This record gives sequence, C-alpha cells and structure tokens, in this order.
Amino acid sequence: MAEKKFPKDFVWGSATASYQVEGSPLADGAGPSIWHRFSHTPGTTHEGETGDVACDHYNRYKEDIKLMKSLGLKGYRFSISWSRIFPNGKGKINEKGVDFYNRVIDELLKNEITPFVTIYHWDLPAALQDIGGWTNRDIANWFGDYADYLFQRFGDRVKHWITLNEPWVMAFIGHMYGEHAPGMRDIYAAFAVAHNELRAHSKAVEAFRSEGIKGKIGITLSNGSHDPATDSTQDVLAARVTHEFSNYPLFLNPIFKGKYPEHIENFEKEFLPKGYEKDMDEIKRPIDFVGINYYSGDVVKADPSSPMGVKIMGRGLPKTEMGWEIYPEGFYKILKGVQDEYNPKEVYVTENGAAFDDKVEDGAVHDQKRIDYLRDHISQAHRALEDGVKLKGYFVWSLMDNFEWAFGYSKRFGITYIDYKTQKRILKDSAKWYANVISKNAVE
Ligand code: IFM
Repeated sequence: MAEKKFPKDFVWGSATASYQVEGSPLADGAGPSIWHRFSHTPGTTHEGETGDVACDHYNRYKEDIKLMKSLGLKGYRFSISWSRIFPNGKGKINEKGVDFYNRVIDELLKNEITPFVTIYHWDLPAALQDIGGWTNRDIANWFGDYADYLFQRFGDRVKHWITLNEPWVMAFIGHMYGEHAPGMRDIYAAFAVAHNELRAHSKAVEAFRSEGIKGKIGITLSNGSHDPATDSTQDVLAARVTHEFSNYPLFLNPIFKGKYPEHIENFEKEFLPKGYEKDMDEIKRPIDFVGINYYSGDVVKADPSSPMGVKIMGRGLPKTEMGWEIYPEGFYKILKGVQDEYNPKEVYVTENGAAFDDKVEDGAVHDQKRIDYLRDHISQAHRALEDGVKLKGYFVWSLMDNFEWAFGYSKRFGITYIDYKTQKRILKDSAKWYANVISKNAVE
C-alpha cells in the first residue's frame, strides 16, 4: 500500500478539554462552572455522572504528558477553565488556577510538546450564567478581558490560541435543544448566543493583537458533511441551508466577510438579535488559522413538515457508538470547502476521532475499528493537503477516554483507555498505531 507522507513540520497532536478530563472542579479556589451545576442537576447526564473526578488530570497531568511524549505527540490541545482563573468570571483572580496551567504548559514545553490552548470549551463560570451568560451582550467584554488576561500570563510560552470551541454546539445544543449546559430551549436565545460568541471571539482577537503576542489565533468549528439526498433543487437547497446553519459558514462568513451566510439571512434572519447588522464590521477581523472538527456525515432531504424544513438521514453506512455514520470522504469535502470558500492562511484539524465500545482483554484494548476510522480520515486529510488545503496539523479526539457531556462516561473516544475505578491508563492499539504514523510522518 502506498505511503502518504505529510510535510516535515506537520503537527500531530491530541486534544482534550478542561471539564472533560481535569476533575477537581472546585479545587484550590476555583468557582463552579455551568457544567458543574448542570451535571449535578438530576436527569441531565447519563446515570447522573459528573466531571467531579473525570480522568483526574488535574492531579495526574505529569503522567499524562509522559504518555503523550511516549507516543511522540508534537502538539497537545487543551482548554483552560475560566472559573479556575476567575472564580466569578470577572474581578478577583485565583492565582492557584493560574499556577495549575503554568505547570501544565511548562511540563509540555519541557517535553517538547507544543501547547495549543482553547480559551473556552463550554465551561462558563456559573456566576456569569446568573447574569445572563452568553445571552447577555456584555459577555463580549467579559470574555475579551478573560482572554486578555490569559495572553498576559501565558502568552510568553503559548503561541497557538483558539478562542472558542464549537460555538454552534454551545449556542444550539445548550440553548435551543437544552441537552447541554445551561439547558435552555429557546431558539431566539440560541441565535443571540451565536451572535455574542462572534462578538466575544472578536474582542479576544483584538486583545491578542494589542498585547502584541508573537503567535497565532483562530477559532474551532464543528462540522458534519451534509449532502443532498437527491439532485432535486429542493434537496440541494436543504443541504446547503443545513451546511450554512450548522457548519463553519455560520461563523466564518461573519469573520471573513462581515455578514451571515446568504441562506441564514434569507430564512433565519428573524431569529437574529435586532440590530445585529451594526456589529458585523467589528466581527470581521483577520484570524491566523481555522480549526476544523469533523466526525461524521449524513444526507439531507427537504421536508416542509419539519420545523427547520429539512430531514437529516443516514446513508446506511457503519456507525460509531455515538450513532454517527462513518463517512471519511465528508472530511475531505469539509476541509476543501473551508479552503475554497474562505481561503484561510492555515487550517488545523483540531478534532477527529470516534467512540467505540472498547473492552480490556488481557491488559490490552484491540480497537481495530478506531484504527480503521483514523486511517481513513487521515488519508482524506492528506488528499485535502494535496489539493491545496493549507493544513498544518491534526489533533485526534481524544488523548484519553473522558466525560462525554450528557453521555457521561458511557462513550469512549480516547486512544488511551481509562479505567475509571483505578484511574489506570492503558494505551489502546490505536494509540500505538498513531505513534507509528507520527514517527513515519505518514499514513498507509
Ligand atoms: O467530546 C466532544 C468535544 O468536547 C467537542 N467536540 C466533539 C467531541 C465528541 O462529541
């Protein structure tokens, strides 16, 4: 089989997020986040599971970084918990929270692993939720100040910054479908949140530039490949609307072009906050890279009887444990689409991976399905690279099994298995396979 080589400086990494791995959410003076509050509310997560312990990464980060080193990882993407730094979201600073991330960053650098920091991965300080959270326009300033503070404290060593992780999920799963914190069900609130996320992102980029940080800043967006179920004009339009609404265009169109995508303005304008047009000039601001998360693909049919006018269907392909169809070609389409539509200076795959029902057998985890998934997706990333996508790195989701939000610990995405009873880490076969990809800088 032919070997697909990657460029010499390609960043092979893995990703995690604070609430999903750290545990000890209230340790050393940290304030509660909305995920702490939500997961402690009965009926919100699988079997009432919470991030109280998670992977105990807060205490075991050294061991985990050693593990990364043993795999040859070049980069590690992790997020900072806002309420460890500002327990109330603003005002009083918690030095012990700053110390924790200083220790993580220094340990990574000591091991020659480049830190990629996500400023926000869904764990808003609960104190800010009490004053409206992401629906409050003031959040753009709260977030801008928080980000600015991170640049001041960590910007000497962290050169890659991601403002927000998957703002679509936070806006719509958290505020329209109510399945994530803060558990709201209000379409107007969801669109207001999406708009405020863009404003907040812009404030952080502005602060980054004015601090003069010698580094790069971008945003990470969630994506699925949504193809028309048939060639009919209606299905083609339904797929396009779905793409513009739930993929990168909803955020990149404002950031790169200063306006919402065409079909959002055509069909969903009524949901956007009044006077939103006045903010668009400020939202349009150059960024250094785009982060793409991709897991799955589906097909879309026009369906006037459904609330959004579309019906999302499968192709009958094999699924992961999440029930998501495995469609590697869609990964290529998303990467190529982002380059063709917005021509970003750089693109990183900030998440890609799969949950499977892993079992430990004689101390090993033979996760061949995950190896197949990763090989097929990395091959499509290579194809995108060859076709002109300015792809600079790939981060597997996830370094280790972790708290999968409302699914608790029932879904395992890691290339490392976590025995939650003992906190023992076991490298799955996919981790060893990935280490081999990294050392060869190639996939077969
Ligand atoms: O676990 C999540 C992550 O927090 C954000 N992107 C998708 C992953 C898998 O669902």
